[in-house]
Amino acid sequence: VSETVTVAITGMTCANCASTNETALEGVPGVIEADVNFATDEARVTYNPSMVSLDDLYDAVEDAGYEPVRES
Ligand code: 9UX
Repeated sequence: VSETVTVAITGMTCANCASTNETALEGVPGVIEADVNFATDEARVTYNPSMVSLDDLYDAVEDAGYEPVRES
């Protein structure tokens, strides 16, 4: 089972920031794939919802030094 969400991320000022966020998100156990688009400020994340919550994704982005737009 997997779910895919789009998370808006603010604070990315160069394309390497997107790579940093991809690595951070893919480091969360249960995340299957993360693609971060610098041009649109959006992360598209596919994950196993039994292992990962939206908050876990937000926390990973924050720990990497960026600001997720939390929706709840
Ligand atoms: Mo580019 Mo992003 O040098 O934090 S990686 S600004």
